Amino acid sequence: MRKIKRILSIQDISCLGKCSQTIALPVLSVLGAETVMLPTALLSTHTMFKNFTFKDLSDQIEPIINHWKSENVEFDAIYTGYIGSIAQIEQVKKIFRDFKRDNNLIFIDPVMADNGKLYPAFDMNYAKANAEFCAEADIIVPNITEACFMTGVEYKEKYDVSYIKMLLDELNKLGAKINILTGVSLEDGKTGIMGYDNNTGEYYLYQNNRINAVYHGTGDLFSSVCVGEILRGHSWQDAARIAADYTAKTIEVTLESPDKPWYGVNFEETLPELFKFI
Ligand code: PXL
Repeated sequence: MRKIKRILSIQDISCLGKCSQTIALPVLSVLGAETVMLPTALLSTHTMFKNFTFKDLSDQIEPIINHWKSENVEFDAIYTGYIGSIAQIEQVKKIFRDFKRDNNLIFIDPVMADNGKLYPAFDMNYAKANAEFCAEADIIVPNITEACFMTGVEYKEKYDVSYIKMLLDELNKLGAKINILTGVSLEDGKTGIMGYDNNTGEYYLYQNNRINAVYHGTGDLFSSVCVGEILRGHSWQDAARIAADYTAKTIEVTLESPDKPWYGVNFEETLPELFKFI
């Protein structure tokens, strides 16, 4: 019998608007991982809605962690997404010190920006703290905007492969072992990922068809599938390729939906098909 892998997912719960924990939990369960949730904040919706409520849960982190430590819990992976503040980044670094082992994986999605702009809650100080945070990871998965904010490289909407390689080299200097840039479009009508593995010195490019639609939470979907597939034993390259294909398919399916919910993608429709993506 296969041992069930256990993953700690550290990010907010946004009650309405599919993202962060409400994507991580179902995706990781389908991929056969036990998901332990550490909610960093409770929001009525994600921050792309107006008038969302926000309850910071920082004061819950230490007691929760202390309880787990007394239960001698171990994790095969720790996956972080949206973290609401610099103070919370510091708390999560401490969690890494408590739970990092030689053979477990730290996977950081440094969620803070897209399309050249920081999300409403964040500023340049946060970007700097996020860059230092990324040094602690085995794998990071920023989009191009986040990579630019963390490295100081100028953000470009039009670019070529040499710009992306340069950005990956700058990201690599932050200190993570594997850097995967998402939302990389090197040809018209295509999009995907490009990664750099500091262990081997190799780049990996994967492009699939670009669907012209922007939905919230697609980065969280990509990350959850990617880390889940790695826990299932795939290489990071295969995991990123599967995650890219699955995310693209889910966006396509969402576009066909009659109600076109603009606040998230219909991953509920595609999850039963996830294992067809190999
Ligand atoms: O999808 C990333 C994300 C997660 N959580 C919250 C967000 C966002 C993006 O804006 O607002 C609360």
